Amino acid sequence: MYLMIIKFFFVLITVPYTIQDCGCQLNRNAECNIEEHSDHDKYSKEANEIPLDNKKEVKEKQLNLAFNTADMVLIESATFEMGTNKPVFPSDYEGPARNVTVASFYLDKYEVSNQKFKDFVQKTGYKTEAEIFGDSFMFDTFLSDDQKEQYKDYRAVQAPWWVKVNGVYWEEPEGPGSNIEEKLNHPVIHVSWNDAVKYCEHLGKRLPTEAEWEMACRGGLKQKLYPWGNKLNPQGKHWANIWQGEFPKVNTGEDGYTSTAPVNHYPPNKFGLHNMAGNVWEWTQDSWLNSPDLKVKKGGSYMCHESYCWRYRCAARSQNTKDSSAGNLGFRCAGDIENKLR
Ligand SMILES: *[C@@H]1O[C@H](CO)[C@@H](O)[C@H](O)[C@H]1NC(C)=O
Ligand SMILES: [Ca+2]
Ligand SMILES: [Ca+2]
Repeated sequence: MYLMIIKFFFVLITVPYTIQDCGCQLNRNAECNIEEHSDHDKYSKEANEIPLDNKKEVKEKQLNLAFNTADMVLIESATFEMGTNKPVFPSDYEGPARNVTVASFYLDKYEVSNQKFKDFVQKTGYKTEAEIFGDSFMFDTFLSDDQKEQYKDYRAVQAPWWVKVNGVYWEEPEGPGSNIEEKLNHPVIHVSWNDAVKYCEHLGKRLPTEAEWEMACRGGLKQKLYPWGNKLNPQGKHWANIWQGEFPKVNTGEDGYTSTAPVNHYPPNKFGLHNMAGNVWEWTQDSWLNSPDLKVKKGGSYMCHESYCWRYRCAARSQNTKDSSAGNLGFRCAGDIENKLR
């Protein structure tokens, strides 16, 4: 009991320091360990490359595995302009625009669904970190009245719509008693970076690097805001699952969904990829600056609104500690050509 109180006290104290201008950066028990780096450090080749050690580790783990390319697209090697010279959130280091060359790779067309994650768990008995820690972050409009009362003190101070709730994990995403029966085709949520890595490895895949992810998001378009162009709703249609209305009070769900949407909903981009922007944030392989415990996530989520967290742009980026999980954060896997099933 005392331990629990201490634990939540700790969360209340530490969370505000990890949130900068948005509730996008909730971290499990994270301390403020983002250091200031010189521009040279931030954009140096070293800072943007996967450390050799990691590469070797990933390769070794995949030695005996070949992945199936079903529901994946081949993205051909190219040089593209990564980042932007008009950053919306300069503190996220969205800039500057720079040319980056990416080798050919495969990427999942869809965010990993609940069904796929369920198949993985049934095969391996894998337990996610949210299950081991016993809690995960949930958005408060999805809490029952009882939960609202029970967890009224467990809110992140600067982002009070995030509540840390016990017993929340991928299969009971709204807490004990909830289920994913109607959401098997929705993205899996409440999965940490560590969980995502394990899932991809099981299939002979890996997480995409940030550069791969962003090149894929842009779908061959140069310096556009979104995977489909610069206009949010061309042809009067919704092209992604984000927030309509007034954040954080009213989500009108004009795009059809106030929470997650099926992973194949909304049109694909020119590369055939769905929901690169919006629906759920997606983990990438990369560390944030030089902090090995902080991992970059891309694409924004159904909780993003232009007024507050305009991060459903290809250049946008944010981070979480690699053991964090939340109700708007998922992933998709990439694969190296030499590891594909022949
Ligand atoms: C990237 O390369 C192209 C082609 O050489 C060039 O036109 C463009 O200005 C470069 N972009 C940046 C940001 O350096
Ligand atoms: Ca929506
Ligand atoms: Ca997404």
